[in-house]
Amino acid sequence: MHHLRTTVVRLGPLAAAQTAQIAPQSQFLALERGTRTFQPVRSLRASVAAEPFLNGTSSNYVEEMYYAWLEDPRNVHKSWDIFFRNANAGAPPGAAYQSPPPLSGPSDGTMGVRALVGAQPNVEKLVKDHLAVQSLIRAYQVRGHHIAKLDPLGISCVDFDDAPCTVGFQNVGLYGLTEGDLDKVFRLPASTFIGGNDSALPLREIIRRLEMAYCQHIGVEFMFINDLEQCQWIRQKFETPGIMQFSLEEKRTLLGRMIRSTRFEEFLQRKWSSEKRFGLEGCESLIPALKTIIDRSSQCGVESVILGMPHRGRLNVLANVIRKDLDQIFCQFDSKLEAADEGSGDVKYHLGMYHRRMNRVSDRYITLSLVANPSHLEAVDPVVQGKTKAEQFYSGDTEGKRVMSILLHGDAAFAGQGIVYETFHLSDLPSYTTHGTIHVVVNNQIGFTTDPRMARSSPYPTDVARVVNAPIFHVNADDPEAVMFVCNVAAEWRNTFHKDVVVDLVSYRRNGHNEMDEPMFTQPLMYKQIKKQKGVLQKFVEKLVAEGVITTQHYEEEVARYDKICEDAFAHSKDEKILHIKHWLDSPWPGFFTLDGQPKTMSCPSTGIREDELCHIGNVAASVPLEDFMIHGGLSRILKGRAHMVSKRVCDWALGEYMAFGSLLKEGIHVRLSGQDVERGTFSHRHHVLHDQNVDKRICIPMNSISPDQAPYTVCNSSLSEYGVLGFELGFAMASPNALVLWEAQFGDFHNTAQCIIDQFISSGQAKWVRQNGIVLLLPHGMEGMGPEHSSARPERFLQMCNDDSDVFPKVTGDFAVHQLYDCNWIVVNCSTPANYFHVLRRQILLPFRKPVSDSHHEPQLRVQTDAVPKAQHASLLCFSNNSSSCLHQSRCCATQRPNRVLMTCCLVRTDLKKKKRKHPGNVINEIKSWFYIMLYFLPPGTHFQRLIPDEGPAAVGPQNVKRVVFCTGKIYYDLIRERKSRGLEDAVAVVRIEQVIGSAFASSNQLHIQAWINAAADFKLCLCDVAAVSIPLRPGES
Ligand SMILES: Cc1ncc(C[n+]2csc(CCOP(=O)(O)OP(=O)(O)O)c2C)c(N)n1
Repeated sequence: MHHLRTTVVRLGPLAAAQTAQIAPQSQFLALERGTRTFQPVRSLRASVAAEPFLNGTSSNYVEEMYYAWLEDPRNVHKSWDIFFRNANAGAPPGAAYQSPPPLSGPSDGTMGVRALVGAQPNVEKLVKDHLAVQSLIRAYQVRGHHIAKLDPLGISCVDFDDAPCTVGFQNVGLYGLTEGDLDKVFRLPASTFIGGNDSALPLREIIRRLEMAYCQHIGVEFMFINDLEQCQWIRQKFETPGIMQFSLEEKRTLLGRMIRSTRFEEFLQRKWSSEKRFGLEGCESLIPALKTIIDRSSQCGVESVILGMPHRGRLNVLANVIRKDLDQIFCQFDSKLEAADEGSGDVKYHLGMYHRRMNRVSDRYITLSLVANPSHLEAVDPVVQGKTKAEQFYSGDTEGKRVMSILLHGDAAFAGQGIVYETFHLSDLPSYTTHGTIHVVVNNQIGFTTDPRMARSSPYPTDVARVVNAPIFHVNADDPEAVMFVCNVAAEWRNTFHKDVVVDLVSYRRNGHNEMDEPMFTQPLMYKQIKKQKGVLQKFVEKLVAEGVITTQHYEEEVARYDKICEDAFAHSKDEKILHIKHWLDSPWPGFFTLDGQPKTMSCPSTGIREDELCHIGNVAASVPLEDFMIHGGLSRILKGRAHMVSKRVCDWALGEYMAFGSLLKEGIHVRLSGQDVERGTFSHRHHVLHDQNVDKRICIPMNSISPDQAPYTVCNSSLSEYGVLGFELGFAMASPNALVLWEAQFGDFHNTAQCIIDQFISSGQAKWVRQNGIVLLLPHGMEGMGPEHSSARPERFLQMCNDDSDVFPKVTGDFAVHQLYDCNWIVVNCSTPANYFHVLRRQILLPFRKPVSDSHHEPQLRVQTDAVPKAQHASLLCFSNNSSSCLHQSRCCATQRPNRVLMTCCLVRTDLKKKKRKHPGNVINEIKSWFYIMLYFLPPGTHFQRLIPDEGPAAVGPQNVKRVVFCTGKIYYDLIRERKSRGLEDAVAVVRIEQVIGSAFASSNQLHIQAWINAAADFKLCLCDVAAVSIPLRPGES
């Protein structure tokens, strides 16, 4: 019964002669401002249109009326009675309906009926048969891909055992139809396009056409999509009879691409038979697939395509899609090639590439970039998305019409790596969408040595894409024409709906995982089959020759032509003795460096700004620039507090941040802050987005009202993903050096779920790929009220991954501080004051190069209990000791001989003041504030970020009295000085704050009084370090 409810009821079978005429097929019309309407393709002749109530929306109602009428004609209105009688009598479409009799006139309501009523066919059966046919059509649309011939090897990996096939001639019985119905003509519902110009077809032809559309070399998965318009669009693309036809020129272009793809791998195999190259053999149609997507997208107006891909076929993509010079690729196989610049090599499978060229099909320029990626499969996905978003943003491409991304995947990685899912979930979020990504899966039905049945629990490797309603086009990669067809559709889909789409190239892997691997160890039968398998190029050539599209001679000439191109390039490649990794950049920053890629200066100007600017930005931060905008009462108090601070010329953490952002925006620097709940701030301190208390979704971002010609400010709450979102922001920061891009972990320790991005890209990206990035990681942490989970942002991990060499004492020159930053792989800071936080943010942009920075500050230094010792406090602490035996990393740093080294090499260790048994005096909570004057731009040298803040109390006045020096970082400083005060040791103990934990110590410790303190205190044991816990003896003699 249920299936009866899904379609329009017609009450009589239709003869072919009765079919309605079809209007010329209309198209989806893209209206201005991006709205789209779907014009129904089928418009029935007036006679049929006379029964407009017989449509999909009213089918339930009609059905109910019909059954009620069957029970008793008096159950329905007279007009329905007449209609059903007429239909029952075999009235043709449009003739069964008669206007209801006038209320006044005498009538028995059956005036016209008599004329129509004749034979009485079994109406119920006819209704059921039509509904059955519609169910069958729908079954093909839903499940046709189950029986499509997708696997070139014919050993399909897709297991539908639990969902037996419900389509095909042999299964019509499942729908209550019989063989006898096959030649009956059925009207086609509006939800199919198989009719072409016919609105009714015999069942046999209906099935044949459905098999053509859904069960050949293309399997379309789309019926899970919620949007009717999108479903109709796809049906039209695949069902319209004869739609998959190509011109001779298109076929020859396709052949040329297949030749390039295939002969490239063969050339490499001939020249370097024992080198790994992760060849494409078995999925050579990837190259025409990508080229088709790019051609079609370029025709639709796309000017820049950003690609991300793994190892498989990467060289081929570089050569034949991006069009990197072949000699540049071939020379990578020369083991004697020397690097001319920094960078660790690894070009073949990981380095990126950027190239602008003319697209011959569209006759338009297009820029192609392949983003450098680590070995970690799929990790590059969000990075590509971020870079794409940034390029869209900077070029004003708000709808993704000019910049797009293509992501390539392996089948095992696509199904297995969670980052794929995290990246999909960014695809429709306003601040993260790239308006549709085309995903291409090189589905060679194996992951290294693992079979799909062991690698995933879903039938297809692509099921993850269903969560975002992306259509999935499976295609047999041994049919290049089918591949080209779906790639065209994919590009058009993206251009029409600006949503993700997946092309699943079902293929095989002719060799092992790499060319050195023996696949017969683990997949013997599969590989026996593969050995028998004719190459796709050979099959395609045979087909084209048979069709008369080309001659064998033409083919052979084309092959010889390309082979010569390869040979010539190979000869040239021998002249390449030096590898310039900077030629393999995916994101050049024109004008930012000198022509040979160096920073233009090695100095950093003052990061301070004028007082009036501080006041102005502070006042904006305290204001609500929109009229009639009702904010929450609690927020009003916060804003008043900000205004008060400005009047007193002080700022707290949030205001310091505001001033850094605001001043950069004013200078034309785009600022983008992203992360979970960053708009308000996890600690309810930021409030960069104000919400009208009376109007839903009405918001106000005062930061965008700082000055009329300011750069735009983006602040966006992200999805609950660290790996995906950090990767995205890294990619965003990659696109331009003139933006401050920040990612904030909700709590610092959560960065460990993004560890892959931190390890593989941020810490090592420059060393591997000569690519700089100025991303900022904000890692607030603390323990107040939150328990031990968030007590540490794990700064030790950042220290562990820094490239500092403890055995190298750098030359201290005038620009030493900047050089030191330039030389390190990243900067780790732990700011203890709002002013220093302000300076370090501004410095990110004012430095003449870009370097990632992580700030593992205490929970925005908001709630520092300046009068209280917390019950249990774990915090980062870096201790200096002259007792080398107690020092961490004794082998690396001999504190007695080279005390400064301790700073550079010690891990951050933790202190546990719980043992001190201090009484918790209650909720005495003060915020740390900074004076404006340390944020001001005076005459040079102005104010700067303080890498190290020396003790400014009595210890500074009388260094000779100092008995102990404590180096610390972060919030524990406030605990230490409070303790020192309570013990009356302000003369004897100097507390030095290390604000910049990497890239700080050498120069700083030579400054000020630190050396004097160290000298004075040298006779004392200063503190003992232990990895597990650190006790800080504050009295001489304590151990
Ligand atoms: C995150 C990650 N885990 C493990 C590996 C090791 N590895 C390299 S290739 C590979 C198999 C990949 O299979 P698939 O995604 O199907 O791509 P194919 O090699 O078949 O093209 C594995 C497990 C890796 N590179 N990255």
